[in-house]
Amino acid sequence: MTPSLPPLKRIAAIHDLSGLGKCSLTVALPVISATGVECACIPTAVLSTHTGEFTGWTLRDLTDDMLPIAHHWKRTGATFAGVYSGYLASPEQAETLERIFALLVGPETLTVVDPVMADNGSYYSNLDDRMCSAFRRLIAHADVVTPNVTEAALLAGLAYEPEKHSSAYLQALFDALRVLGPRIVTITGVRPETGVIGNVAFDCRTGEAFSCMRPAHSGVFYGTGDLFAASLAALLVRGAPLQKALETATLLTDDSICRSLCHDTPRRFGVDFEGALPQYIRRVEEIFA
Ligand code: PXL
Repeated sequence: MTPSLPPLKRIAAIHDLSGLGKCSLTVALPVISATGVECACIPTAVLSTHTGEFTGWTLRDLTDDMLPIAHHWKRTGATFAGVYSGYLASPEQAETLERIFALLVGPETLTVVDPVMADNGSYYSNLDDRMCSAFRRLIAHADVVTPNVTEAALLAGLAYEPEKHSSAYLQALFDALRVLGPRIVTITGVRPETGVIGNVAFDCRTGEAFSCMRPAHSGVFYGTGDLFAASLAALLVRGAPLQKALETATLLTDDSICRSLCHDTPRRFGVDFEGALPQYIRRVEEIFA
C-alpha cells in the first residue's frame, strides 16, 4: 500500500511511573498518544503511588537503566521529534538527563523540561533546593519549560505568592526564567483574580504573552501539571501554534478536573482525564484539519 499519511512523530517521555494516582507516565502516555504522537518511555523510577497525600509508597530508582535505554534506542536508528522530561528520582538524574538529551536530541527535536518538584509553596516529599539547582542547569537545554507558580518562583529565586498573581509578578518570573535559556516559558496554576485560574505562556524570542483562564476549583488536583505539560509538548511537536496548544492543553486539564468533581473521585487518586479524551481528540483534530 502506498503511504498516504505523513510519518508519525515520536516523543521520548522521561518521567517516573507511579503505578496508582494518575500522574507522570500514566497520564503522559495516554495523552501523548491521544494527541497523535507516539510516546516512547524512559521511567526515572517506579513508585507504588505518587508522593502526595499517600504514605508508605515504594520507590525503585532506575538511574542505572536510563542511559542504557537511550543508547539502545540510538542503535535502533529511532529519531525523536520531542524529548519531554518530568519528575526525577534524584538531583543526580539531571546529569543523566543531560547525557540522554545529547544522545537523542537532533536539530529538529523540541525539548520540553517540566521542573516537577513543588506545588502550593512547598517541595514535594524528599525534595529540596538541590533539585531546584539541578533543574536550573537542565533548563539550559530546554526549548520549553512548564513550571507551576511555586516551581517558577523557586527557579527564579523569588518569593512564592500564594494568592493573586499580578502581571508585574508574572513578568518578574518570566524575566528570571528566560535568562536560564528556554525559548518558551509557560506557568501553570496562575491566579490573576479571585475565582479564576489558568495557564500563561511567554515567547522569549518575540516577547509575546498568551493566557488561557478557567473558573477556579478549590484544593489540590494531583497530576494536572503532568497532564498539561504532556499535552502541550505533544501539540507543539505536531506544530500547533503556541496559543492553540496552550488553550487545548488547558481545556483538557480543566475538563478532567470537572469530571473528577462530578465523580467525587478522592483527590489523591488523580483527575478523571479518561472521559475528557474524546473531546480533546476532537479539538486536536480541528487544529490539524
Ligand atoms: O504530578 C507530579 C508528581 C510526579 N511524580 C511523583 C510525584 C508527583 C507529585 O507529587 O510525587 C512521584
